[in-house]
Amino acid sequence: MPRAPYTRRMQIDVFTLFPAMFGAYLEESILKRAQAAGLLQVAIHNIRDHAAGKHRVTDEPPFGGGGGMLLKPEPIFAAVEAVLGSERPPLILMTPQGRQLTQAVVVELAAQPRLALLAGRYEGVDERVRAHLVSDEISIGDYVLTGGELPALVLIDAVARQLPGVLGAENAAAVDSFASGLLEGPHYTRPESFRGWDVPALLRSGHAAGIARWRREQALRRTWQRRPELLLTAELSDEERQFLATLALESVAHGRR
Ligand code: 21W
Repeated sequence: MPRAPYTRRMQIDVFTLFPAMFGAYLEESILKRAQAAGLLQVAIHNIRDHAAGKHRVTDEPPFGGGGGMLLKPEPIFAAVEAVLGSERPPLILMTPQGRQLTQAVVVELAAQPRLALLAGRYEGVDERVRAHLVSDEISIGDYVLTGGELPALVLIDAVARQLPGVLGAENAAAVDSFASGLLEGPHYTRPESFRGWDVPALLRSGHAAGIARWRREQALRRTWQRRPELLLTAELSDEERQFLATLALESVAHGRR
């Protein structure tokens, strides 16, 4: 499929010991379509293909003891140098010690024409990879996974949907809840009545201005209840600040906070 002339292409190289983990996710739905349209190009590279010797060893126990295994530096350097050559796109190590992936980081990364991701395994990578090869380190949150492959897919997914043309106009990234700085309110689809639970009448009224105000109020209400700290940085109109003041008064009236 040819890509539209106003779009750009992003190229992502992934270095991993488990290349088969990536196929199922990258070959379905939106990411599949983005690649077919030439908007996104993802290449998965097996670090093991660049390991030396009959046994192609990629990991070793740590000097000083402590158990577990670390990824050796030579196969990683060899893989990165063979694939990236003289080009030096940002090389991001997926690691629990990295800066946390947020939507702001996603937007920053989506501006690059090319990225390279290194998925760690076992107890991590030899420090010389960090110090002399990698340019950035990213975590996806404070929980412990078995490796950096899912984090790499998370990053690819989040970055890809920021690229022009990847999402349809219907759900463009600009209208995301995180783009507005608020959580989204409730959504409803058919049927109008399900087990006696009805869709709010206003949403079926065709009253566009009323619906828009209701949605914004629901978003504010949900953000106030669940993520009040987001309200400190959200861009709010005077009318929205007024509505928040009424929510605060409701809370006081009900003896909360
Ligand atoms: C988990 C690697 C824990 C290393 C000393 C002795 C990449 C990840 C990962 C993993 C440790 C990300 C230890 C959120 C994640 C990842 C695998 C620490 C334990 N230290 N974002 N034993 N969460 N995880 N080693 O787990 O590679 S991004």
